[in-house]
Amino acid sequence: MSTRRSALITGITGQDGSYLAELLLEKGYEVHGMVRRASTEKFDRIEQIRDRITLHQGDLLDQRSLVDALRASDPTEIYNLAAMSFVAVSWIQPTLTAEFTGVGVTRMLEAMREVCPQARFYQASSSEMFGKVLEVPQTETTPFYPRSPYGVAKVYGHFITVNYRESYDLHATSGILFNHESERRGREFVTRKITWTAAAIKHGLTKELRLGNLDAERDWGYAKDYVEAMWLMLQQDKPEDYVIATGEAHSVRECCQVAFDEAGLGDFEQYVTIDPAFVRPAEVDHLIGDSSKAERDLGWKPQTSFEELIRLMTRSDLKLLKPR
Ligand code: NAP
Ligand code: G4F
Repeated sequence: MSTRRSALITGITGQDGSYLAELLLEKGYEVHGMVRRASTEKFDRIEQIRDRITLHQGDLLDQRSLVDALRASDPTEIYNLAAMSFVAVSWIQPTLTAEFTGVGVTRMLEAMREVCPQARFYQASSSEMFGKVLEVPQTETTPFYPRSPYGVAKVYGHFITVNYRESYDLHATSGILFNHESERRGREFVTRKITWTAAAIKHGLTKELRLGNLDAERDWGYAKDYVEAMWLMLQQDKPEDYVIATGEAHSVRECCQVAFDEAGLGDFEQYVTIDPAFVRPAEVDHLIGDSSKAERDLGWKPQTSFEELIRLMTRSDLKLLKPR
């Protein structure tokens, strides 16, 4: 006897959504994705699986569309990955960020309560909630001190997930994921900006890399490893929250060193200009996570080191930008 396994992924066109969709297809799931309308479709990350998934129009601002997407997909698992995810823009669009990244979570939970309260729900929480850190390393019990409108919105999304679990007995889990990157990372995020620009310099397409704070430190992992953790969380009988991290912190400066080395350019400093436009109004200086709870309960461990990650991203960009 087979049990139907079906997932709805919001944010399926994003970095994580595309890797998660591939993982769930491999596991035999019926995969549904929610996408929002744009005048030009941007489905590059899911092009390779487009004929194996079902897409539903929906927007986190529109309750009706969330209810309809859930009715049409009838999921056993819901992964809420959609959000305005770029921290720097959250100071430019603070209210919209609160609507998408914060209140959008309540809209999803309300839609789930109405349509499929027996489904399992994953909320994409973030290490950005730790902000000005109150403990090192950060765990599931470290208090939050967000430093951006994005971080504040994610704290709301996190606690509304916890609250709906406790109020309505939903299987709702919040994964507190530290930064994770890949060949599919948006080019506005610092790792991809660095690997892409190093590749562009190597191929003579540009001459300099403009950056903000080189001393910021992050706990960077590989997105492919991290989507596996999301799935594992929803396979637990009891919903709980988990930190997912590598346990190592590296600076933006180190990221430049590795990428420029992989591109065969030598000393990165001759190409980098500090541009105040990329310095944030309030910075998160240092993030490092302790994912021992995930290792214990889920058997999850990161598989890819920081250096491997930056080198594989750089190689991918060198190939992508190679003149034909
Ligand atoms: P991403 O690449 O920026 O993808 C975000 C996704 O959300 C896109 O598919 C986007 O659709 C969709 N979206 C944005 N606003 C929407 C709206 N109003 N209605 C419907 N869909 C909307 O982000 P990611 O890196 O994959 O991250 C996935 C989630 O994990 C996000 O919630 C992020 O905040 C969180 N997170 C990420 C990290 C990380 O390091 N990557 C760490 C912790 C938490 P379009 O394609 O139409 O723009
Ligand atoms: O790559 P970033 O933009 O990522 P950030 O702000 O850490 O946010 C990412 O990770 C969060 C998890 O902690 C996610 F929740 C969030 O959705 C997103 O995926 O910046 C990393 C660091 C910052 O300290 C920033 O100030 O790099 C520093 N930085 C220095 N120069 C820069 C630049 N960041 C960007 N984006 N661009 C620069 O030129």
